[in-house]
Amino acid sequence: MGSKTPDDERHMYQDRDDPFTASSSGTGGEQRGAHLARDGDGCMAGDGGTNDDDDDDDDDAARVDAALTVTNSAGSADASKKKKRKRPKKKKSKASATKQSSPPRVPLADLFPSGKYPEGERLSYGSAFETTTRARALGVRRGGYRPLEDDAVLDDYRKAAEVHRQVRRWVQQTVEPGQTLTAIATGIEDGVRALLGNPGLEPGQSLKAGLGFPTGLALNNCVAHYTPNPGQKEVVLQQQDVMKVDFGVHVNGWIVDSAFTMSFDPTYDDLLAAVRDATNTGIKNAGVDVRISDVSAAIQEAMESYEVEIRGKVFPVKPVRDLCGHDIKRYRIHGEKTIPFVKNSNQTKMEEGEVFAIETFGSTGRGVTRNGDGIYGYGLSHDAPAHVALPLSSANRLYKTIKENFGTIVFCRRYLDRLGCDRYLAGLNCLVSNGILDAHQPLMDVAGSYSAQFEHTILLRESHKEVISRGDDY
Ligand SMILES: [Co+2]
Repeated sequence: MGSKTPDDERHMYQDRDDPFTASSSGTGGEQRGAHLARDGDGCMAGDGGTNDDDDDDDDDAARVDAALTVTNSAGSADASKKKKRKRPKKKKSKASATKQSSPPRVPLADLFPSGKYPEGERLSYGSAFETTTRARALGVRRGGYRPLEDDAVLDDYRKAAEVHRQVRRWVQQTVEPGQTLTAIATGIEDGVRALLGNPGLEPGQSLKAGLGFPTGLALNNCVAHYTPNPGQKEVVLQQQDVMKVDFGVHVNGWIVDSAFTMSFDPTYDDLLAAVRDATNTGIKNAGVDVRISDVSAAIQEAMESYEVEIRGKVFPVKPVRDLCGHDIKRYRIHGEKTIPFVKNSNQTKMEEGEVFAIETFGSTGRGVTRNGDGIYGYGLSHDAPAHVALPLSSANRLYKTIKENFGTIVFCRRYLDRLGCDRYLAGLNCLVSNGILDAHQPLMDVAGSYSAQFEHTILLRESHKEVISRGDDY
């Protein structure tokens, strides 16, 4: 989930022109411009196995196949299995014989009965950091509990990441033009809940494991923060659309935030390549003791080395300058640190033990957003009280429901509907106007423009970075 540049830093990136005073007629897809999106993401590479007790030959193939096998057609399942088995079995990992279904409905606990899930991509901090590490080993080491070195926490993170990979793989294999955004969003959410083995319908259940925030499906010039709302006119995905798929999975409050972009026309390949490169550049440059300004500069340089030709016209790919990557706290998708995609003077350093969502957005438009119509999601504000006593009794009841089911996790109206809430709009608006809930609106670049997003969650561990959400797709 993208983070808005904080107000007190926004002057650093301001542009004198107002890109939004121009006419709103665009070159394509803009009539559906009320849709925002989040990030999405891809699948796990067959790699990941550091769980080396390989006690069953078939398990390797089964694990690699897990997210691929289509169970609604015996023929294609067999074909897929044969094809996969030809792969050299280099990676060792533990797996069960069970395969993931399509749509994904097999709980991860059945696929990984040991409770151990694939490790994320391991990246070194580089030689400068090794010196620091040695210094620490000599006695500078900080005391205290360090969650990222705790196996139980790592198991939670890795499980959340594996759920993300398996669900996004299904999205990448089955989503196509003609489907509604509601069907795509609920498909993702039903998949996540099924794989977590937690429907999240009883109070408190969703706080144990569930969606990390509202599923984002942002189209074209909608850069981020769009999710379909109940009762709104259905949006149907079109062949020309560029869709950012951004969803989160949490286990015990440890949130994996990862996003990818889908298009069905090769016209946009260079736009997607630019943003994927920018995000991977951010990941490569991130690390303990690294200044945020240095990560931003590297991201900007990567993104701006691309251009994209759309229907005969060439556009530079611009980093979106009022959105940022961000750190993630337990049960809090946006922590205090932000990582812009453009040059800045932020000397703040990344620190050991922190978790970052490294994401970038690139656009063929102005590279600045403004709020679109509607609301994407709601989240408790930082200073929300434990209880409220507002004049509107429905607001007080709703507040209790929100605290019980979401806590500080950002939610959307569809998540309230499935809990059986109804006629909650007045209560929601009351909580927003009293500063108890923050409301997030869709973020739009100019009409007719196209934007893309890629995002991974990384753990800054003691001795290396773990790109927890990395897959073989992105
Ligand atoms: Co994010």
